[in-house]
Amino acid sequence: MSLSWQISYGLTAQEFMVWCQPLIDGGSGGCCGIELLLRWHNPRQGWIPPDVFIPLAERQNLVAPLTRFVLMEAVRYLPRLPQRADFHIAINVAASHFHRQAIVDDLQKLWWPAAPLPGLIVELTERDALPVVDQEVVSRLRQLGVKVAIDDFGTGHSSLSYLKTLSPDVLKLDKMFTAAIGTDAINATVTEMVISLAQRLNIHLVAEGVETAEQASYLRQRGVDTLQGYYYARPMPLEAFPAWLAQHK
Ligand code: G
Ligand code: G
Ligand code: MN
Ligand code: NA
Repeated sequence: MSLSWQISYGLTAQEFMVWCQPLIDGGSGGCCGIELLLRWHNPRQGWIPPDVFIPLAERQNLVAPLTRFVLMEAVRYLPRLPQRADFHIAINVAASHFHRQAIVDDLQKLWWPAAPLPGLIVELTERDALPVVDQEVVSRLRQLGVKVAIDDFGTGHSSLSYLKTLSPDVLKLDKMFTAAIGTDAINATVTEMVISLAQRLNIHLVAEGVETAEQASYLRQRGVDTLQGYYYARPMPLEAFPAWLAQHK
């Protein structure tokens, strides 16, 4: 069985799961949202990492069904999530899903009917097709109250030109630059520059891959809005999140 066939099969056989990782407010240290992350376990091969199946799904037009599954699971879990307007749910959306407004149509069908809703952040994760993301769809999402984030900011997949073409609300500093804090002078300089860039352009900045107390205090001292990483919490099943939240501070 080819892996792309297995993805379709896995969707119908309910082999996919939605996990989440908490987002931490840099000011208060409280949890201000979660990023949803797909996980796949099947009895034939065991755990298959998203780095393997997402690029394949993108090529085989299977990424939109996977994202719809993430949205449906999120909606199913809404009653167990904080019902505050400042609590945000971030989902990863591939650039191909922006084609012909498909993502807007899917949100229209699956997300907005579920009110009351937390804030929604769409993280643009496309590895190669960000340049073709339809700016009109991005503006449409923004009109509908969705925040648009550029994921893995600072890496080869994302470029400074997107600051203008996509006018993102949020930048997610790639974990490579968080890892550089205190260890790698060149990348740490990029970290500093992205922090001041986001502040000067008034774009919300999320630092990914925060693993140590040193990184966390460095980023918080410099006013980084949101932190995410193993230092605070590893990705966990959505089922485990309410208990984690209850014991976080
Ligand atoms: O969760 P993890 O660090 O293993 O994710 C690895 C990669 O898979 C990350 O780049 C992440 O953006 C991507 N990914 C995880 N879940 C999803 C998803 O639901 N949709 C898309 N498009 N990418 C995802
Ligand atoms: O590309 P994206 O940001 O969507 O994916 C986030 C990925 O980073 C997830 O696969 C998640 O498991 C992983 N991740 C989350 N926190 C940390 C961390 O602190 N360190 C490392 N190395 N990876 C992390
Ligand atoms: Mn992401
Ligand atoms: Na990322």
